[in-house]
Amino acid sequence: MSPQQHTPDAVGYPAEFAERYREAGYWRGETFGRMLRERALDHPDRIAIVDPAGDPAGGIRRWTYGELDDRADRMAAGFLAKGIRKGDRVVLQLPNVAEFFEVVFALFRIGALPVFALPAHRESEIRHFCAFTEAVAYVIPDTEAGFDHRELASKVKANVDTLRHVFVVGEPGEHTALRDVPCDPVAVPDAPRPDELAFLQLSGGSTGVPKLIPRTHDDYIYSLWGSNEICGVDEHSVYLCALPAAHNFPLSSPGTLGALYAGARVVLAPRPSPDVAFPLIESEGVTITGLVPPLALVWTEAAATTGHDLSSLQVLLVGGAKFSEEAARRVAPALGCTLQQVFGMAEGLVNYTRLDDPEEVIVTTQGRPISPDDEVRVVDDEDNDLPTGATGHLLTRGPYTIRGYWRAPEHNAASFTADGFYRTGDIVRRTETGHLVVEGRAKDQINRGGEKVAAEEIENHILAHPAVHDAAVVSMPDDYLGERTCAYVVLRAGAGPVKSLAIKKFVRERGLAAYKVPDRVEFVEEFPQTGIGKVSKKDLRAAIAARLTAAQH
Ligand code: OOB
Repeated sequence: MSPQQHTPDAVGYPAEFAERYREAGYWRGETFGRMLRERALDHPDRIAIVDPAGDPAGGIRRWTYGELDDRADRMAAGFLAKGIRKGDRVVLQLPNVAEFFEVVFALFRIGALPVFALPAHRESEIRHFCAFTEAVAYVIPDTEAGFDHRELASKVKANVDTLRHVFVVGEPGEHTALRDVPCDPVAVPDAPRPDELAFLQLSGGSTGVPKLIPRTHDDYIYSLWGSNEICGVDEHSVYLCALPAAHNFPLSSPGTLGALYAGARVVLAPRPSPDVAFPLIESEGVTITGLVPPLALVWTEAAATTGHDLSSLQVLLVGGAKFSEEAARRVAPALGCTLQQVFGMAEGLVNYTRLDDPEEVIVTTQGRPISPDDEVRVVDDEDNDLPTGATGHLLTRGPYTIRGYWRAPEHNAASFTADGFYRTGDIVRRTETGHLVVEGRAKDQINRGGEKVAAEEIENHILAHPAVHDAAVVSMPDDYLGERTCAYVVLRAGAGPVKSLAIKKFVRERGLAAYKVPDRVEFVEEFPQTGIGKVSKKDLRAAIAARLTAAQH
């Protein structure tokens, strides 16, 4: 097998590491395209995808492995006929519908790279993804949650030269209907190798614009089967995809792709609320699902009064943001299943509590890494290793953690050590058993119940307001989401009075995902400063937290 290649776009794994990961059996030399073919040959009639949102006639759609494989082949041929080639980028923004998998596996098969946008993203984010990746195509629903994606697509297409195709699930308007793309299967020229890129995932980010995460077939597939072993996913499992399918957590931990790898069944929930998810758990016999902490709280409460039979549910994964110990304790009794905490990141490293860990470990830690070859360091501000039990920065390197962001050499110099450890930006403590406890965050990001908001990105948008002199976005504590965003604003001298609502509206109208609009805006004369004259976000966080506490009393 050829050594992992560095390309101008992506930093590969050094040859000696790639060799080690293959010899250890982590990298099995599989690709997503072949993986689906093998499952379809082994068990063509087994159900792969259940989509209750249904076909236009309103019925539940159930695709077998044979049908998914065939559809992926036909869609791949259609994409090739449209001129989409290996290595091309395709921005994908689909909700939890069966077509998500038809498109993704078609792209995997021809080696074109899906770029996984979230349904909540709007013009600002989509335009950046399309322009930065020089995407040739953009795949959307017609409308979703009252929003017309076709109009957004028209605006983006007018601004991004490389974007030749917009494929629409549903009514296409001026674009192309996805249902018209498939054609008779063809032999795929130059199918991707296992060590080549499979897709670009989004980073939660802490910089002005989100960075892109290049993942290979080899490394991602290892994270899938490694997760399956730890979470007990096998061919009898039924995985409910309740979170947005494109996010790394429901995609791979063990997620929809883990379930498909195992030959299990994937059930797509159009929304994660109990009124939608509980009936699906009952009717489809769901055995495992994953939620962010705020939703886990909602489910725990709703379970007390639900008339639905949730007894098939064996495992609830909770991650994406810190799950409080008190909330964690309530999960197993309320839902009658095992809680598994998961602390992962789209860049790679994923930690799970184990199904047979003692309850204290399950409720007080965020788990330990998937792989014996996940190297985890906890260091001080000068990168010196700290003893077990001490709190510090988490650095990691391993068989499914990237060595660099896509086309981002300057960021890479800051985000990775010289010897390839990823600086996660998380502050953790490691216990005697090797489990990690997330204690905080060094990166300039707000974790809004699992949805990540990069402070700098929002600050840049606020700074575009003509009355604004300076802006600093920080987290504020919130009982439900864990954190919300608070924007501190200094107005220009002589600027008339500005209402906080006007700032929020201004940000929203710049075309940002709704979850990034500041929850609160505070106007101040000047920002507190650190010893060397930088804005002290620590002081701003403390100030808003104190105000919130005072307001409660
Ligand atoms: C997952 O992935 P991302 O890329 O959206 O966000 C990663 C970041 C981590 O660096 C950490 O700051 C935070 O999200 N995080 C947690 C956490 N899980 C993620 N912080 C505290 N406790 C947890 N359990 O969020 C993600 C990817 C795969 C699986 C699960 C989550």
